[in-house]
Amino acid sequence: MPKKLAAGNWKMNGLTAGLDEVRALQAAHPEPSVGILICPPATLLSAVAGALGGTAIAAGGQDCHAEANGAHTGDISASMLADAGASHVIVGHSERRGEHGESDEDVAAKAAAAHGAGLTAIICLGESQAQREAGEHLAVITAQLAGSLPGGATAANTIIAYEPIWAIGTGLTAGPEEIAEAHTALREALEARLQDGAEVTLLYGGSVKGANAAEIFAVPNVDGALVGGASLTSADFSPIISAL
Ligand code: G2H
Repeated sequence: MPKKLAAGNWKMNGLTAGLDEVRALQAAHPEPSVGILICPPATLLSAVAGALGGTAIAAGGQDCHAEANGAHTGDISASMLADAGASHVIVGHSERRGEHGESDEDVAAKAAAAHGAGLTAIICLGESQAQREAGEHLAVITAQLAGSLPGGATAANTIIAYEPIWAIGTGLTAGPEEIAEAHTALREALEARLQDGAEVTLLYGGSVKGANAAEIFAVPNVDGALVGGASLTSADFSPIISAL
């Protein structure tokens, strides 16, 4: 997949009718020059992967368990996602960290499980509004990166998504200077930690939409976006892809 990536995170949205949006997106981007990924709810993963089969658009999961199998009611393993047609999985989204108490250690274990199943892990991190106001945002996100990256992470199996919590689903978007500061710090940390850290895809996430995508994609070290609400329809997601 190209380094540049537009990834859609449908979160807990989407019924079978949503497959029409996937088909419309595929029709709008038959030969994309950038990577396109859709992460539907697990209930739709097989159907979405099937609808996209043979096209350049990939399908992914939104979370995975750190174990390969076992007595974990309601959970899904990375190998199950791969078996359903996923090539990627999001781990450590702030909604998982916040609603399910996931720590950096948990996220690293999930990312390692993803790698073990042959999936690319999209590791999410980002500071809260209080942490930003306290001037702690760079320390917070670089610590999250250090704690959430598993051994064996490379540019080929790992993507990082910077998603400031205060900009998620709120309509607030970080400004270009705020994004540049964070992505530069993350790039430097990746280069210090990984041999191929310069090649890791670095996504921005948080209220990305067609109207602000081009400005965000012009920021240095922004290789694409992780898009929530604006990825649910082809009409909203397509302009973001075209801006990349
Ligand atoms: C951030 C993003 C997708 P939204 O959570 O991960 O969602 O674009 O709706 O802010």
